[in-house]
Amino acid sequence: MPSAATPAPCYFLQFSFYSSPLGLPFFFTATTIATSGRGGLVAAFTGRWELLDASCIARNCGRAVSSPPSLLPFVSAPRALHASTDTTIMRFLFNIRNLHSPTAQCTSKCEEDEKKRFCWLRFDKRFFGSAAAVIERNASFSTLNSDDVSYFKDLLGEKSVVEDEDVLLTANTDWMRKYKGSSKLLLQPKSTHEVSQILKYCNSRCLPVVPQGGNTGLVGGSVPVFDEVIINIGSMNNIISLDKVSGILVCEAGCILENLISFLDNHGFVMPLDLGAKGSCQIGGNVSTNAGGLRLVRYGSLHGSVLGLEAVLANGDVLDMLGTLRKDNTGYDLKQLFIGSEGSLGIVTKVSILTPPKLSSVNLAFLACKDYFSCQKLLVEAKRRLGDILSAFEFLDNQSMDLVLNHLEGVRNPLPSSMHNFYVLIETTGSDESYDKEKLEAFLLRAMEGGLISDGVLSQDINQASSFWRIREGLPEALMKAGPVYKYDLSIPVEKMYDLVEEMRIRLGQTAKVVAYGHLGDSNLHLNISAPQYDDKILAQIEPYVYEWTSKHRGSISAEHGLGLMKANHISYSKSPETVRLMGSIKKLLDPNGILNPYKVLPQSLKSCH
Ligand code: FAD
Ligand code: 2HG
Ligand code: ZN
Repeated sequence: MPSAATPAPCYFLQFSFYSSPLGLPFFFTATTIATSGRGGLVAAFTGRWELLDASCIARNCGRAVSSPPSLLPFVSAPRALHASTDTTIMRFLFNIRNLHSPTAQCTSKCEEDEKKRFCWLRFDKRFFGSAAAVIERNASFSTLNSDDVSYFKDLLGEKSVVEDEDVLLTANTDWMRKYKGSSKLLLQPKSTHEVSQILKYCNSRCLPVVPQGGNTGLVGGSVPVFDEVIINIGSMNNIISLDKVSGILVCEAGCILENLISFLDNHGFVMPLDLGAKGSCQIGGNVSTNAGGLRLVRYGSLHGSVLGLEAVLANGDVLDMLGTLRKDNTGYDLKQLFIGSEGSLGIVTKVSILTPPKLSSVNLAFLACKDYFSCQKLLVEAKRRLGDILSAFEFLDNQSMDLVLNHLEGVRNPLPSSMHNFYVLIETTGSDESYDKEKLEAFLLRAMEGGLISDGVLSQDINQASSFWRIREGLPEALMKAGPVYKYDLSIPVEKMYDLVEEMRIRLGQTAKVVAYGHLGDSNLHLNISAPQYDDKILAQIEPYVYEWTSKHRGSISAEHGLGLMKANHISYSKSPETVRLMGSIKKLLDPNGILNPYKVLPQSLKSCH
């Protein structure tokens, strides 16, 4: 039996991690080691954790990027780990005083010097603030090697194969800075052929990949979980054609939404999709998330306006479904599978989309309502009385307004006389300036007389209109500036929607701020819980309650953002077991090795690779 006095082979310690009931993200115990079958009970031993960054892990060099200042008792290690959720490997420098009956020999990952032992611990499990679950790296995936990198350089050219640490850090981190992967490689293909060759190669090597667009997704879908290769098609950003008779636009999937909006505007058309992230998100990302946005109430979902797609499957096959027809009933409409599949079935490389003509008269009203019931009634009235010209119906509560005023520069409340409980934006878009304005004014007057609106203002020009929109569109940014946030994007019947918000306020008390806004016109609530820190106790107050509540009211736990990593394991709250099983079969058929955006969308139990 070895002891500290008897230098022994170094030991491979196998740890298991738990979600901690004590509020720590992980904890592990000596017993864990005992039950791991790798060693006996570890008695007193002290050591120091060193957190290693991704690049030094790659070089196996052992440079510590941060290390807790003192020797930590074993049980303190989880705290160090907590601080490094983006670090997948740590090194534990330890002095063994009493390690009983170790049975496992060291692996090549262990090193020794005279007095200390280093044991490389590879954390193939990750904890995520909003998932409360530990995710295991799929062990059958390969790890990137220098031959792979050389292959990609030959294929794409040096410039499109990015290993730069700063660029990788950005690509590994999501918009909220909540999800972080540790990919070592970002590929930037310039053509469908290159995408096809990349996927063919990755599939043959069982190398996992993450398709990435503008990286504005809000569910952790656009960044790697571990070391997946990132494929960003932002360089594929050509507009291919615009049919000025039908309004059908064909473009590459890397086009930034705002660029398409401007292009169409110059040609007398409008994009049937608009959202706050338009300056960064790509049409391929929009299609892959089936993004909803601010005008869905008018133009419907992308399932209706996308007429065709080109997509590359995991094995490199290119599916040409790039039709430009309004009507085409020849067999199954396969493109629909890719709309909203979040990069789990293929990489979208081209899109054809029906764009409506631009109409000259746009009006925007910023209104205040005393209670949620009035907002609801106002919506019913707006749909009935504004009908064809209604193009947006958005709401925010006063906590949302506070947040925007406190965190965004230059924003002011257009209705400052007193704080109101709710605010509503109603936009109309039509072709007859005076008729549309009259119609809207008559509607507003009636609503005011009926007590549905307590105050309101109509935008006088385009600048004022954009300052109104800034309040609503700036909310995700304001929340991010406020600190950690738990985001829920729910479809709930309008009449029930705000009950959940009030219940959450009661549940959470002073612990966190509950902020609610969303696309009321589409029954889509954005429930945001802004907390002082990510905390298991807060999370336990929110989940699974929010999901159960939504499911009980026959809503959806993802109205428009998708499931990504955050909700992959919660799909069953909104879909039946048979449906989830069929989704699993479709995934297996199109991506048998499971290399496309692993750990996302579908539950972990359905993972694959041989
Ligand atoms: P990414 O974030 O890069 O990726 C999103 C998902 O799509 C990932 O799973 C990724 O793997 C996959 N993907 C990306 N490109 C491709 C491709 N070419 N082929 C296959 N898969 C791909 N969403 C709404 O629905 N409505 C809103 O109103 C809205 N407003 C937002 C406002 C702000 C300020 C922010 C930050 C986000 C908002 N979002 C909204 C969320 C987000 O912008 C959308 O989901 C958007 O469609 C994502 O596009 P992206 O190009 O950034 O995709
Ligand atoms: C929006 O509508 C986006 O602004 C983001 O979908 C929602 O911040 C959110 O929760
Ligand atoms: Zn939204």
